[in-house]
Amino acid sequence: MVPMLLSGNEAVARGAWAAGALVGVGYPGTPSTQALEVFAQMDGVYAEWAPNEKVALEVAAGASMGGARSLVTMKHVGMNVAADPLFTLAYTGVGAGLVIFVADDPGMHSSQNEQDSRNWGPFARVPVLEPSDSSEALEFTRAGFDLSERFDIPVIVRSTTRISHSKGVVELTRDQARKPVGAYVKDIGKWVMMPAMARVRRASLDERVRQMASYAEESPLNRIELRDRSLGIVTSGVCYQYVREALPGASVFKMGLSFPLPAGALAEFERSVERLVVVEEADNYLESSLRALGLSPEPIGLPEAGELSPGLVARALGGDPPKTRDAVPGLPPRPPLMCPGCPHRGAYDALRKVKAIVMGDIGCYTLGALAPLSSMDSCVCMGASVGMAHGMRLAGQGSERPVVAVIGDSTFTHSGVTGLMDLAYNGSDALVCILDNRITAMTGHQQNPVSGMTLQGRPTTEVDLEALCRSVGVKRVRTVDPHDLAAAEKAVREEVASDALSVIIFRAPCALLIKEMDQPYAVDEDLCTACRLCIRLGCPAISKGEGGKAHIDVMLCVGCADCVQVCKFSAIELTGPACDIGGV
Ligand SMILES: Cc1ncc(C[n+]2csc(CCOP(=O)(O)OP(=O)(O)O)c2C)c(N)n1
Repeated sequence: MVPMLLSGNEAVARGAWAAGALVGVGYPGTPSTQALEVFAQMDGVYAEWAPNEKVALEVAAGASMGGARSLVTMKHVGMNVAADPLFTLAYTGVGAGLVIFVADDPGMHSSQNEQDSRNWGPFARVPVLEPSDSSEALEFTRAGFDLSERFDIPVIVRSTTRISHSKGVVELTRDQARKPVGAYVKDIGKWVMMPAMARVRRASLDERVRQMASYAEESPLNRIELRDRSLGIVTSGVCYQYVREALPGASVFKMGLSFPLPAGALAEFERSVERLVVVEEADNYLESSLRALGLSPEPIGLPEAGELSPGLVARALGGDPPKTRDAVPGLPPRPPLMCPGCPHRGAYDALRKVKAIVMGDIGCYTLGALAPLSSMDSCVCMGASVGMAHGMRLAGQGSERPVVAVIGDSTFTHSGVTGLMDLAYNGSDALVCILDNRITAMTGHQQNPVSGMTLQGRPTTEVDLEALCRSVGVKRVRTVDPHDLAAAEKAVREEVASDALSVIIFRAPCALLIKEMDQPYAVDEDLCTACRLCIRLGCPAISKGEGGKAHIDVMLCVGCADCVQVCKFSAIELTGPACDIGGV
């Protein structure tokens, strides 16, 4: 036994490896990303980023069907994308074990919405395991592969930001050897879900759920901790930790298997305590499930959205709120900003000049919605910008202000290209701008189909975005360097003036990919007129100095020269030597 300090995500990767998983596939998304990155570094495994979560699950399903234990990773919204194969894979079942790791983000630290992935359990009829710490993240992931094979079903391991990103001690035991891939045996009754076969598998699924429910009654994944019988709390995931901290004397039914629930054991627990309550964050999944089983948990009025904390739990149930340190007063707010030298800035500068209505998407470029760029009008889900731009035009918008979609390279290959096909097919005349910085920057620089590199560091084919756009029927496709502000503006003006569907690919690498900085710039205060044009670019290296004149912080400036191009008074000039920042 070797103790190690691991985050929940690292522990999931270790658990999959310990279970002998051979294949890992995912799409990045905070707070799940690190699980696959760590798995990819393990000995004897194959791991890849897929262009989206649906493809990731399908690749893993094929690997499972072919006999390899497989792990799929994604954030909560990714499950919406992967839901189509998920539901039918519950019918087909698996070959070798198939575990889907999904990380939810209550409180929306880095997400556009909150979703409670436990709901996929009863919805798709697949088991959901909920670890409460890193140690369980490893054990439950490992157990998930066994359950998957035992009940012939994909298994969801659900975490939340606090579980994924907090570190805890994990005892590493001897790992299982990679399971050799067995011979593939054709079985169309199991794998070809046409109606006649699907009806049979549906009955089999119902039977498998019944078997899982009876397994749940005895499963070591659930745990009853009887203490003071005056209060009994049903809880799961990170909320178990909050309950233990806030009410250490209370009796607890800790759900590790959140679907199917053990009806008998829960009823027994209700009988053994005076008051029954549920402590859970996100949806009231457990509480309504308990009611559906005929139990009567008391409502305790916890918040409906956002994260819980030991303090909130203590206040709701009369415990002692734990002592916490107050934040240091007077700290300046630090809203997220595009980095100095970010190539997205040039694209927004051009779009602002034509006063475009910009249907936006998700990535670093979403920051273009904030002041001072203020150049994005919507952000809904990955890929939505393209279809929404078409919808805006259908509503008759665009005669006074052009309608433009803005989408990053990873987001375009995730789910933007199907939207573009729709626009071409249905004769839209919108402008689609692909902000191609060669990487999935927002989630921490994961490779994607345009990056030319795989997750495991192998050089590979790059998607030819220009050819891809032409192939779906876009006639006007052009590429421009967003750091050339005049060229960017010219391209935007010409394409919004055209009455055809067009694509502009703004191509320049993410500023954090550039290893050697160019020389930084400085403001000549004698020439600066405090007109603020450079400040309106929203570069964190430029601020308002004395007398309202611009000031450039040479420690932040990477020498992209965007500001030099907007200055009408030639007040920004090179200074000092170039320096090597090492790159990311
Ligand atoms: C369905 C779904 N999966 C994953 C995410 C997490 N996510 C947010 S933006 C993004 C990709 C951003 O990359 P890109 O489009 O290349 O833009 P960049 O950040 O590089 O500017 C990802 C993976 C998400 N929001 N939704």
